[in-house]
Order: sequence, then structure tokens, then C-alpha cells
Amino acid sequence: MSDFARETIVALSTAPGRGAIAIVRLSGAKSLPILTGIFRPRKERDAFPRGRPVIGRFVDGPQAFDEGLALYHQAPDSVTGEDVVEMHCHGGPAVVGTILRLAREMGARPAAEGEFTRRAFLEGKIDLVQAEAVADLVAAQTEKAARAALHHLEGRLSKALEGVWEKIVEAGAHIEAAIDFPDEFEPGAGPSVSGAPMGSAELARLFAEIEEALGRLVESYRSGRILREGARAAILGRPNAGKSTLLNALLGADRAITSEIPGTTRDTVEEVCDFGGAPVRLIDTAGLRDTGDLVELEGTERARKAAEEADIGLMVMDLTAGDGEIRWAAWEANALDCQNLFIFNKMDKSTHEAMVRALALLNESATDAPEPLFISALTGEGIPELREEVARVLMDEDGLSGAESVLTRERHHGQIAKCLEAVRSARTGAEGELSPELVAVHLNEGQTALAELLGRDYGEALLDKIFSTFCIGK
Ligand SMILES: Nc1nc2c(ncn2[C@@H]2O[C@H](COP(=O)(O)OP(=O)(O)OP(=O)(O)O)[C@@H](O)[C@H]2O)c(=O)[nH]1
Ligand SMILES: [Mg+2]
Repeated sequence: MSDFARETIVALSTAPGRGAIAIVRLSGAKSLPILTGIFRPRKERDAFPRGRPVIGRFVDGPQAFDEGLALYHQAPDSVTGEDVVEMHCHGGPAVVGTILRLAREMGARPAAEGEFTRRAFLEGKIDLVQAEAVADLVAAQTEKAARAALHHLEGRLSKALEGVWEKIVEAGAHIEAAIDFPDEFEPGAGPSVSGAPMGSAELARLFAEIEEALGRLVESYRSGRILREGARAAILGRPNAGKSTLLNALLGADRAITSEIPGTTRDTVEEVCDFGGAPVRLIDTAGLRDTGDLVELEGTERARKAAEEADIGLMVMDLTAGDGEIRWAAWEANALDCQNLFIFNKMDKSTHEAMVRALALLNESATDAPEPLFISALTGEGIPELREEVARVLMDEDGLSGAESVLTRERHHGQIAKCLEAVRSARTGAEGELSPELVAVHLNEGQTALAELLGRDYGEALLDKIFSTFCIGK
């Protein structure tokens, strides 16, 4: 380990600024000497108790400047695996600043982003997936996103991957045995090992289990990505359809200007809101229509761009605007090429007959359209149902509420997809004429992908990339 990695580090672990309490953490061999230099326990004692809070005063030489708590965790039984100290002081910049200065004077250096977690990883306390979950938990904006991160932090995704790993090793062992005892290996019938026959059915079952587990994880990324990064929902429609009124209704706030004048919204307006646990960025757009007005034309262009980048388009139609509105929406939704929800607005001003007619017309114009929703953005009718529907379309509820792990990071998705592809190649190879040596190569590729994912096989560059996104003090 380099000297840099061995140095004692110090950082404020709570948010900067004023607060009732702030926590300053130290990790490294000098943690305890620094603590005893800064902190005087109220009760005289010979040694600092391990893992128990001690009340006392923070001192700068003979001068006390605060009172609070301190905890000492001895290596290797600490979060980082090194000696760790936590100092709980009053949360003002002067007190925190003094503690940080004294710690530096006594030999600690300021921690880099995520350095505490990086040390925990390097000391083997957690794997890379768990380390990333620390950052995700801190960044989580909704309850569900936090739950998914905790799931990973607790090691449940890692455990599922360990299970897959062992199955790959098991399949690999049989293939290797086929290399050592080639007479026992019949191409096309799966390998068989003397003493422990591995019928083609058994090997097929093993491959099926691995592929099933990996396939489910790859699939979960669609919802998981949205959970971590949030989804984009573009509110689209013709001028005056009620798009801005809908944005305000969904936000529960008067965010966008609305008026009876078509063409009110000129630029896109964005706000994040929580849709049943999914953070969704709502984008109100300018009405889509042909126009000679240059500003409005630019707004229309931006609306189309928003639609292109969206995970879902909310196509708003005014029930009182006549048949043209519906035909146009069906055509436009088709042309926009994003997943759309059709929304009939202004039901408070419409009649039952008009709604039935609108529905029939939509079914006729967009034959594969999903079930539309009827709402009144003005009175709020149908808004709760719309929220539920958006959450349902964006996220697979079963995957999120169940005990299964959900992939939330692109890195995880990429590695697992790579592993799945390698296992598939191994299986089709074992089923066909591929030599056991080549089947083993594919299985090894699969293992390497998982090893990289869990951080068993890593480069400094990868760690720098991951931990640079952390905040200091984590
Ligand atoms: N009765 C009724 N009026 C509504 C409803 N939704 C919107 N409106 C009215 O329709 C008019 C247009 O609403 P906006 O939300 O500004 O429409 P928009 O789609 O954003 O229009 P542009 O920004 O011009 O593209 C306003 O006068 C709203 O009060 C509704 O559900 N019922
Ligand atoms: Mg508008």
C-alpha cells in the first residue's frame, strides 16, 4: 500500500453549514493519538473504551472550545478496517473548523471523496457493489431508491451474484474434467465426468439456472435505472390542451403559466416529482403546431427534442376541441417514437357522449394505443390514477417491492449482460460441437465479468472513477 493510502485521514461527515450536531471522522493509525490530543473525557480514564460514546470537552491546548461525544473503533473492527474515531461536536463552522485544523496539525490529512468507503473496500470490509450502494443511499431521492440501495449495501445483490458465480464454477469444473478425461466427453450430449456423471440434462439445468438468474437481473435494469437516475416524462399536445395546467396539478404547485391563449408556453419547463417512489422529471412543453412565429417554432422544436429524450410521453388531448385533436394526437404520437400515454383532458367540460366518441375515435386512429385516461387538470379528477399509471409504466412494481435485487447502475448492467452472453456462448457450445476447452474459455469470461463487478479484479482507474462521485466524508 502506498504512503498516501496509509495516512490518517480526517473529514466532516455531516453536511457542511450550521446544524445542531456535526460529526468529524478520522481513519488511520494516528486516529487515537489525535483524539486524545483534542478531546478530554469528563471522567478520568486510563484508556478509551472501544465502540462506546464518551462525553467530554474539545480542547485547543489548555483552552476548551466545545463539549460533545467521541467514539473510538479499534482496527480491524471498524467500518474502514483501520482505527476510526468519530467526534460529535456542535455543528457550527468555527467548532468544526478548529477540530479539522487541530487534526491536521497532529498529522491527519483531509480525506478525498469517498476515501473512507474506498478504504473499507480495500480492507475487504465490503465489495465494490456495496461501496457503490453507499453513494446511492446518500444520493437517493425517494424511499424506493433508498430501499434498493440498502438492498445492495446489505450485500443481497452480492450474495445473489456469489450464487451465480458458484454455479459457473460448478459447470466449469465439469467441463474441465471433460478436458482431463476426453473419452468420457460426448459432444452434443454434454460432458460426463467419471465418478460423478454429468448428464446433459444436469448440465442443461445448471446453465438454465444461471441464465435465468442473470436474465432477471438484466431485465430489472429498466426499472432500476429510473429508480436511481429518475425518469423523464414529456407533457405533449396541441396548444391550449391543458399541458401546463396538468404540470401544475401533478406538482401540486403553480409552477407554469397557464392561460386560454394558445401558445402560452414558449420554452420547456422542468420539475422533479415523486411518482409512487420513482423520481420523475416532468417536462412541460410548448404546444405542437405549425407556426410562423419564430419563438414558438423554437419552442416546438424543443418540445420534440424533449419527447425524443423522454422515457414516457404524456399526450394531452382537449376533449372539447373536436375530432381533429384526437386524430392529430394519434398521428403525432406515432411520429414521435416514444412510449406514450394518451390523456383526455377537460372532462369537467365534456359530456359522456363526447367521451365515448373520443375513445372510439382514438381506438380507430391508433389501433395499438394503450388504454387512455380521462382527467380534468383543472379540478384534479383522475390525477391520482394518472400518477399510478405513469409509475406502473415506468417501473415493474413486482421487481421493486419484492425481495429480488434490482440493478440500478450502468456498470452493473454492463457486467452482468457480458456475463450472460459468455454463459450463453458456453451453453450453445456445450450443446453443439465446441471443444470443452473453448466452452471453458467462455465460462471464464463470465467469471471475469462477475469478478470485475464485485471488485475482485479491479484497476485503480476504475476505483478513481467510482469514488470520485462520492462526497467527502463518506
Ligand atoms: N375546464 C377546464 N379547463 C382547463 C383544464 N385544463 C386546462 N384548462 C384551461 O385551458 C386553458 C389552457 O391551459 P394551459 O394549461 O395553459 O394549456 P397548454 O396546453 O399549456 O397551452 P400552451 O402552453 O399554449 O401550449 C387554460 O385556460 C386552462 O385553465 C381542464 O381540465 N378543464
Ligand atoms: Mg402551456
